Amino acid sequence: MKKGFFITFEGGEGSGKTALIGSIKKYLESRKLDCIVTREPGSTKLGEHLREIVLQEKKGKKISSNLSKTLDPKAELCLFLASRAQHIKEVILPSLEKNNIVLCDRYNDSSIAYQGHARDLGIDKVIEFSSFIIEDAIPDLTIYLDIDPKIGLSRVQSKLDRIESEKMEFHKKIRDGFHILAKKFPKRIKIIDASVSKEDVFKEAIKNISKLID
Ligand code: Z5A
Repeated sequence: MKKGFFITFEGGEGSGKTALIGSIKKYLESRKLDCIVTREPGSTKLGEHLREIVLQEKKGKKISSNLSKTLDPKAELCLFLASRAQHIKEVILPSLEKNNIVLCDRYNDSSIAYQGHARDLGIDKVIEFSSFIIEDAIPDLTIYLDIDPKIGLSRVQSKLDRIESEKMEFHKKIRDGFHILAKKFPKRIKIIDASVSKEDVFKEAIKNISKLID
């Protein structure tokens, strides 16, 4: 039975999710609240293997293959969903049952924005298909860090992986996809402007998290 809170963080490349999650973890711990940080793809043995395949990176180093050109979008979606199924079972649900606050760097909305919208599989199709995997493991709150992809990519320029290396048009579609989702699920998804300072992004995120947990 779920007792904790499930909070996910979404955004385009370089939107600042990882930095923000680190600050939120410190803040929650200073309030003596138990929390765990986890991420997708990854966080289980299977998930970390799949992450190497789908991002074509091992320990930060590029793997050389022609997968960028050959990986079918449906196959790509299935790899992310396989990682998610294992992640839910091994990490997310057990942590929520122990009353933890789960801070998750990317989750199902990424599949919908990236594979559903940017890769053209269809937003509603991916929502329907992925619902079989996630069942009731639905976030209590999703913080979406909104940023112009030009600014986001300029923050991570030195280490672009297989997906980050896509054309600007692709990154614009990801942003559109997240905006469509935020309109579809306004109670769950909160949009935060990620172009401002880290401190201001943090303050805005804490306002939303406090409404949930306090
Ligand atoms: N993907 C998918 O297609 N489908 C799925 O279902 C899932 C994922 C789950 C995962 O890559 C990739 O998989 C991702 C989506 C796809 N696409 N790509 N590529 P990842 O986990 O390796 O990367 P990421 O999630 O995209 O993270 P990132 O690009 O490394 O960025 P970030 O975590 O959002 O940002 P950061 O590391 O916190 O910050 C980046 C830099 O900006 C860093 O130097 C910070 O100090 C700086 N920063 C952060 N905030 C600010 C502010 N406010 N001002 C200035 N500078 C800042």
